[in-house]
Amino acid sequence: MPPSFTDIVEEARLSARALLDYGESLFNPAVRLGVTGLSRAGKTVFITALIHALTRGGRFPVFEALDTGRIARAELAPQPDDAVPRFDYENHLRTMIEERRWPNSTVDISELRLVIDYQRHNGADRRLTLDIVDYPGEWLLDLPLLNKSYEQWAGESLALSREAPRAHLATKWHEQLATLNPQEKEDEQATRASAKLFTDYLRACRDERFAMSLLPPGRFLMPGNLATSPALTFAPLAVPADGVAPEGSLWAMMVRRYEAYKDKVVRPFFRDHFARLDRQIVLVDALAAFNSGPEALHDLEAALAGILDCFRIGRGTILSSLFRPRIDRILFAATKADHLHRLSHDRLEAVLRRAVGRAVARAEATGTEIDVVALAAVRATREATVTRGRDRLPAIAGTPIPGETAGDETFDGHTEVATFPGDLPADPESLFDGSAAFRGLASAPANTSDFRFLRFRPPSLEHDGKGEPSLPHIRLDRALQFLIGDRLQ
Ligand SMILES: Nc1nc2c(ncn2[C@@H]2O[C@H](COP(=O)(O)OP(=O)(O)O)[C@@H](O)[C@H]2O)c(=O)[nH]1
Ligand SMILES: [Mg+2]
Repeated sequence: MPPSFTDIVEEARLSARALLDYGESLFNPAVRLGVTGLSRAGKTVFITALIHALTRGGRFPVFEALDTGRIARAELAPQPDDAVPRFDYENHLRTMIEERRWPNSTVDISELRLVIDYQRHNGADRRLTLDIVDYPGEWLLDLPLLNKSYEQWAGESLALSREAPRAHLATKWHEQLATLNPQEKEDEQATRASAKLFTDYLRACRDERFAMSLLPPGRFLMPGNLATSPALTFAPLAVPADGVAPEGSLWAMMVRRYEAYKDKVVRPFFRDHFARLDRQIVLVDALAAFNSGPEALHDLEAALAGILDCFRIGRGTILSSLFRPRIDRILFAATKADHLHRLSHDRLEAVLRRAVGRAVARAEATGTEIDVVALAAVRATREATVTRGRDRLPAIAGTPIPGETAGDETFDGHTEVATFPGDLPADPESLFDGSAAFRGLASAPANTSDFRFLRFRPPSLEHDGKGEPSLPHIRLDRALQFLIGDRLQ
């Protein structure tokens, strides 16, 4: 398909922006790091820990520039983009360190600038500006919509909603859908009702017991500042993929709003934020998928493939040399690895590697470097051993969040417990093909499911006299080395 007029205008605008950014970076070396992941994946905690690591230091043996003392100073600088909220670092940090609570969840994009003064290997003093952009992964899953007509999107969404285990979550929406005739006159009330039931269905899929990840349009769940606007008030109808909507019909109204969603929501995000990133980390809560079951794991795999496809959008089109995303390194990180014993960290990494495997092969052909890590940005547990009869099992110990339960016990938020969270299999394939007995909460009650991860409070920290204590982590240094290590040579 030849590029449409809007595409050309859009690309011209993007190119101008890219040139401007590029010119600036010649004088002031800068990296724009995107941090994304679905809601609750651990973005806020990760960014807080990253900034704390750079500004305060700590034990980061694999992050060479910090470990060898070549980073002289890292400081927060005023946030450069006036229209984007500032990442609330100080508050998030205080909540974790002083209150031992996790930061409140965030639903919008935010940004923070860090200026790093360092010494090059050859001794010269240099400065690197690091812009960190925190944005919901749900928004990223919208990018493929740019290449889809309403009819295609509606068809795919309906087909997905008829598969197990989603189908029964969609019952109410399907009932309402059956009463709609796409050819009839447009109807605001019916559209709003339909959009609401469709959104309820998407939300139900996000419920912890299903943890499903593949749910565009992303703003239906993460509206940012757009809740209830007409561009977010539409839903799939049962219409033929190659059909044309009659003028004035309900169908035509849905098409119009779907297109508005693309123009007013998806494209600006792509242009103003996504297309300007240099590096990207995608945080993945793989443990939530284990908690839930094999369907959630497959869903996660599909969502990750979708995300990787986004990084290739624009590549290979005629006009795309300046328009394409310029991201040259992507790190996929399984977060919250502190819920597993050290012996399982490599296995968690292997599972993630398997989940992104096919998509990675395609992306790497375009020259993007991709890596995978299992990490805990803030480590809430320590290792322990529990004895069961004659067996000594590798366990983890921590303080469960008040209200967490195990068996009949409800925790008060003060008692520390040791738990055996379950072992990941040595061969990740067995999780995907279902050969490993693997029951998640979606199909089994909590006490018989194979994995059960308690949520712990942030760690209690020892003050070592140097002011603020450093935050313990797992492999955060490896992530930093991959993401910015080469820019601090
Ligand atoms: N134990 C542990 N829990 C974490 C870690 N990172 C995130 N979490 C948990 O995951 C929740 C969501 O994290 P958050 O950073 O707010 O996710 P976001 O929605 O992606 O920004 C937190 O409230 C914590 O309960 C970690 O490194 N270790
Ligand atoms: Mg957040």
